[in-house]
Formats: sequence, structure tokens, C-alpha cells
Amino acid sequence: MKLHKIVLATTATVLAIGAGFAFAQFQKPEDAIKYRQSAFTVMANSFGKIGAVVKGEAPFNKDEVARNAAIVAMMSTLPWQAFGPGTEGGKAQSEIWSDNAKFKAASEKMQLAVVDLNKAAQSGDLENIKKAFSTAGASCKNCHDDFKKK
Ligand code: ASC
Repeated sequence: MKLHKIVLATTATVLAIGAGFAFAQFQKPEDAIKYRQSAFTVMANSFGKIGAVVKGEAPFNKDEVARNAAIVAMMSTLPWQAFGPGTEGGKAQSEIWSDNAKFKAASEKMQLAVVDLNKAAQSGDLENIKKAFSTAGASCKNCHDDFKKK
């Protein structure tokens, strides 16, 4: 089994069992902030590389896109455990804690969108990748609009 296939299967499992289950522990709020920002940074780097292909700014290499989509899907499962009580700060808006159900719903929408992007990327169809990329990007923006400081 190729690595990205394993990541795809693993991501679905993590998404299924990970909902509401925090497994990382943090000594200090700053550690949680650094953890979630790191996960978003790695995710945005790979998402951006796919974006360059989608926008025609980089050549379409199927394996590279598949690898980056798998990274995005895996990373997308990680930040949420680092938004626990008492970890306000960074670029997080207070609504994350005061309207946590809405934040959770937005985070899950994004995670499902990047699972779709990963499926499209593993199958290697550029038109499907473009569509899934657009939906995934919208799900990033949707959450940023409500929950991320500018
Ligand atoms: C990116 C990135 C985001 C999203 C968002 C989409 O490449 O880093 O946060 O796309 O800008 O609107």
C-alpha cells in the first residue's frame, strides 16, 4: 500500500474517532497556541502548493499533489485539540470559546472538504482537484471570517 493511501485511510479513522477527543497535552497555553499554529502552518504550506497547480502557476505533478493533499488532510485533524479552555491567544477570536459549537461545525466542514480534496488528489483528476480545492479554500475562509483575527 502506498503511503498516501495509508494516510487517506488513517485520516478517515482519525476524523471518525477524533471528534471531541483531545489526545495532546500542553503544559502552558503558549504551548497549545504554538501547536495549533504549527499544524495550520504546515497545512497552509501544502495547501498553497496545490493552489499553485490549480491556478496554473506550477506544473501538475500528480504524485506531488497527492502527497500535499494527504499532508493537508492529516494536518487538518490536529489543531482542534489545542483550542482547549484557557488557551485563548494568538489569532484566535474569543468566539471560538463563546460559540464553540459553531467553531466545531466549521472545523468539521473543513476537515470533510480536505478529505474530499485528498480523494480527488489520489485519483489524480485535475478537474476534480480544482473543484475540491475551491470548496476546501472556501471552508478555510468561512472559519477565518468568524474566528480568526486579521
Ligand atoms: C490558503 C491559506 C488559507 C486559505 C484561505 C482560503 O492557501 O493559507 O488560509 O487558503 O486563504 O480563502
